[in-house]
Amino acid sequence: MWVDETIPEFLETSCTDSAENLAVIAVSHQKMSQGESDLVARLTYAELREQALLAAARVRDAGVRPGDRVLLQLPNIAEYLVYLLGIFWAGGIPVFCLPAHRASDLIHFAIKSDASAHVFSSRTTGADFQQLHRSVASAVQDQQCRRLAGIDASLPYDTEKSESFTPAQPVINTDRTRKSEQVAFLQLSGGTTGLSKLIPRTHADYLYSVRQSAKICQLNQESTLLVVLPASHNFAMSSAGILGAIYTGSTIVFAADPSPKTAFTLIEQEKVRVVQLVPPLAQAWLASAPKRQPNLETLELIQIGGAKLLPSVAEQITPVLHGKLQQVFGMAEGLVNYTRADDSDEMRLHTQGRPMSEFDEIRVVDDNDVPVAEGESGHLLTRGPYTIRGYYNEPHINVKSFTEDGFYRTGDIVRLHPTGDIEVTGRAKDQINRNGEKIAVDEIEDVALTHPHVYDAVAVGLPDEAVGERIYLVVVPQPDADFGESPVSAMREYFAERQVTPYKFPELVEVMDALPLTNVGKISRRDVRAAVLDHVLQNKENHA
Ligand code: J2J
Repeated sequence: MWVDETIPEFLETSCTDSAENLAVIAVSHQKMSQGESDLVARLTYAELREQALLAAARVRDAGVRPGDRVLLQLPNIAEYLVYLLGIFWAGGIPVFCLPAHRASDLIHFAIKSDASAHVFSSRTTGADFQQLHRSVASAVQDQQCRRLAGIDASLPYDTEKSESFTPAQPVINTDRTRKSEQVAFLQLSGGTTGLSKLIPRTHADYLYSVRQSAKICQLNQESTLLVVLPASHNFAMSSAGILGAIYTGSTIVFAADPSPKTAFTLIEQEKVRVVQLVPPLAQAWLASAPKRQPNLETLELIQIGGAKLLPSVAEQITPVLHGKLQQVFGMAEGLVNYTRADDSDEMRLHTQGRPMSEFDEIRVVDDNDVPVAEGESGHLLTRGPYTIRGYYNEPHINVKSFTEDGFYRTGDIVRLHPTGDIEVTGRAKDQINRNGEKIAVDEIEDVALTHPHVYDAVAVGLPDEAVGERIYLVVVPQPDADFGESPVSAMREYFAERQVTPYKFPELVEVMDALPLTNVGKISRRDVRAAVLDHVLQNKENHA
């Protein structure tokens, strides 16, 4: 159902309607900083509302005005939800960053979105976040002459000390313009060219997708959801995810880490019914369950998406993990497909489902945009009520990423079943899918190419059981270059120096005198990458 409603209004209605229900169970970084023994926060919707209003006041106090962009970079802790609501209620536009992001990405997001604040927690592991904030803020100051305020969510907001504290009320739509059709937040694209692009989603389009998703996933007030994927991921946020749980007034349980041990304990303790996984994580759970023998009786729905789930893995889900499998094939740009509860096993195991909305349009075409014959594989193009028509501030990329009549070129190769179900059969975009995290190969190559000893570089995704694909980098050295004993350490150190986000670091590095095919005349970069992957796979076979 399409409703003329903004996300702040939706949040206010949900928190008020479900006031007494338990909203979130999660580690709190604030409680830790006060040295309390109870590290786990359990907030009802009324309590969440109260804390979020304080966060909204703090966000405003930091200088954020309605319409300003705010980088939200928190792990799966109670403060994630508190600040998500707080930013919305301050009228801000969240930019959904990941805790893993480092300066190079954060600076790019801050500048692209012209952000005015950065919410982080200095208790997040993996980096010194105060320091990280300072280096991002100083780059933004240098390049844009703009102040990027820092808000450390692990520190309590001392309203007494603040001169500009004013209690906040949720932003209510008093304007006569259709606010619901305006941009609500910026989601991050998987990235096929360079650094991630920003995806502008509107209030009404996103809420429409959340309501449809909650209906298809059959969520209700009792559907306790375990969030193990990073909360900022589109899958975790909206399919039906965190916002679906808020919509139905059910409980969100945040896992502090994605290990099967932590997740299994939470499932048992909190009687979790719904969980969302990427295929590598599902495989880790499948491997761990027989050893740990957790009680997963309450688990009703196991949603798997973000990368292709092999039928051989899909078959094991229900027998081992108890819950019913739902495949989810979605994208932060919009379109989300689900297998349905009453689908045949055949469909649930072998396809990635069908669109959530009857208004989603699907085209499967060849390289010339001509529709392929029925049942053949081709490029998936899509247009629909909640799919974007363009990236944020990217006119050149938009010409390539969308057709003239507004269809989004997903970069996925699919085949349509007669039932309308979609099977993902390949990928036409130059991207590596590592643990469901999408990485543009040219971003990796671009960093490698700035290394003084590198003459040329090609990155490819090497199929891998544990993470889906690993980042394999082939470098052609400059004359007399020396990468020492371990080219991979040398390159990883260099990536760290350049403040690249660690999940984008090359994991295997090979030094080659020349790239295959480069002496064959006019050849596309994509052909070179394909030839490099062939070479790597053959070498692997020879070694096996
Ligand atoms: C194969 N490839 C898949 C699947 C995504 C729900 C679920 C996932 C995402 C997501 C999302 C796949 N089988 N089941 O936003 O709301 C690959 C495709 C797709 C890209 C999008 C959601 N599910 N993929 O993964 O924006 O290549 O969204 O185009 O991160 O992931 O990535 P992303």
